[in-house]
Amino acid sequence: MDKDEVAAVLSEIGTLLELKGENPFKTRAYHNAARILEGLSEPLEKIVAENRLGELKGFGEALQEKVTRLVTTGHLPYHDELKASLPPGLPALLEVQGLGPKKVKKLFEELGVDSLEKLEAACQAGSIAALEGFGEKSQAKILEAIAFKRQFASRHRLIDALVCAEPILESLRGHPDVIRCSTAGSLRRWKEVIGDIDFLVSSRNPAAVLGFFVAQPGVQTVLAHGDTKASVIVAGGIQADLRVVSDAEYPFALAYFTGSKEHNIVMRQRAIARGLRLNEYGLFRSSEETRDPALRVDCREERDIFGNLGLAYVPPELREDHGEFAAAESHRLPRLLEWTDLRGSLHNHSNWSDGRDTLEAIAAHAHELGLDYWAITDHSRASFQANGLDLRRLEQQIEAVAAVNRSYAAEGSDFRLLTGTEVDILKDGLDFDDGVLVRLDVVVASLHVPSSDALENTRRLVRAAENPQVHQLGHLSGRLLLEREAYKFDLPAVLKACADTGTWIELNASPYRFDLDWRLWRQAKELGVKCVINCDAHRLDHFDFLRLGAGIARKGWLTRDDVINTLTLPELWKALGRKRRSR
Ligand code: DGT
Ligand code: CA
Ligand code: CA
Ligand code: ZN
Repeated sequence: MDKDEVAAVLSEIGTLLELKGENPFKTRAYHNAARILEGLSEPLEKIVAENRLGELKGFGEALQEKVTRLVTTGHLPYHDELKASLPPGLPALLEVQGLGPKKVKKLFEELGVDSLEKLEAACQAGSIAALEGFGEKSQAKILEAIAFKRQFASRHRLIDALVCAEPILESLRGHPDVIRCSTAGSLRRWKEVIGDIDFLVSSRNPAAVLGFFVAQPGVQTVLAHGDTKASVIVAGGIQADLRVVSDAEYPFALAYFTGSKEHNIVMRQRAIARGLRLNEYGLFRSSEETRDPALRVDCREERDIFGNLGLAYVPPELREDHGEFAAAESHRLPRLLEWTDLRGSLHNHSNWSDGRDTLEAIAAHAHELGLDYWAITDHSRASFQANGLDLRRLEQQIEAVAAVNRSYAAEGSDFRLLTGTEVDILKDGLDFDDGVLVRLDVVVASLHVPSSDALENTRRLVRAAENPQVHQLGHLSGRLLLEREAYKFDLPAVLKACADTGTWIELNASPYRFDLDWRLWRQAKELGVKCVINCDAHRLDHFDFLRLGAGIARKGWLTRDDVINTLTLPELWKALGRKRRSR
């Protein structure tokens, strides 16, 4: 690690210690040390090699040891442990104006607030005003600060955009002047993070539709309100644009405003190569730019535009110029997974660890949704901050799951909970022995406390994949969208280990993760690695993540055959036994 990387770690340690309520002298020492390192004029490596760290102001023995370790190994267990001991969303709360470490700590300890969303909910519920040292006034200030922060955040998670967009789309669909309507842009392409929401409507009465749109209940601010277009701000500070076109123009406008830009460019080139012109108003028999309806090629649907350009219909998720043209030309586009193909989820939590709901409530909900199975994979003991289960509690849970299953069997239902664990991948192996894992139906192994050393992470992940008791690797890259980068590891090496051992890789369907990234699934698939789309549910409304995850899998070109949890329960039992038997 160089001096800037080491300084970043030290200052993060300072912040984390502040959040833990450590004494201010200690926390300040880390921030000061970080600043001193940043200002160094000679290489830190040299200072370490010559054993001269002690000459720097405020660098006592403990600090020297930590810096030396970071410089020589790129890694500091103390830092990793500290990070793991606090919820990952806590540092982000410090960015809310007026919230210092003391207040953040209090909010977390007294109200369980560990994210911006929870902070906002607590304000709205009035529970912050009731807290000692806060009051009505500071609650209002916090709400304002959150709104301010959001207003200027230009990137939003898919789920936050969907939550705003879907009710508005429903509402537009019901308006008598709306002929056809859809979302467009990155939202329709199911990007994991989006800039703004785009809507498209066809109508003979644009004024009525636009007036209706800007008056929607979710609209906070109207930015622009013209004859064919309006822009507004909806909840969370997200911008939403609506364009209204004639019904004849609709398919062309929909294709254009769905994008991506890169995809559109190739479409335009294909049109030109055929002596045509393509733009948002139509596909024209013309060798120059035009919007003359007399020259327009008749297309009722988007499908017809693709057809006229010698292409099979390309689903919106694939419109990224990532190979869809070659495939659509030769009619080799995959038949993409549908979210209704999914029959359960193989990585989920209950109130036995850090989930909210009981086994009974979880089973009832899964059963009611028509799912066939649902695995309970609570955290293992190393994840103590998530109330991980030790062996004794795991054994009790196996019994409790069996009891729930007996009640379904007694009613003649085939629905089953599966026993399992999300076992931590530790430095020297897994958090449970193979003798314990073998007693569980499903094992997902996750690296929750990665090293800063890529080789070390790779080694741990490959070893987990090689364990015959591990069915799947969870949230492989560890990223949190808009919050935390993926840790460093050698993806091809891990994919190969999974392919060689028949280990599945999770597509974590939590909208905070969507991990593995959609761009990487074709590589995994080519190696023969299977995908499991898991909710990583911590509460009942997280069951909806199945639909989100399936969209990301579609974006990764995956079909039903690529995804393990499309299997029926009897097929799944066989698949779960395969790796264990092969050893
Ligand atoms: P975002 O909002 O940043 O997440 O991404 P998009 O893809 O939704 O982009 P946006 O909202 O700026 O525009 C919607 C679509 O309109 C975009 O995907 C493609 C099309 N579009 C916009 N500007 C251009 C352009 O200058 N050239 C081309 N070919 N297409 C454009
Ligand atoms: Ca957009
Ligand atoms: Ca837009
Ligand atoms: Zn996890």
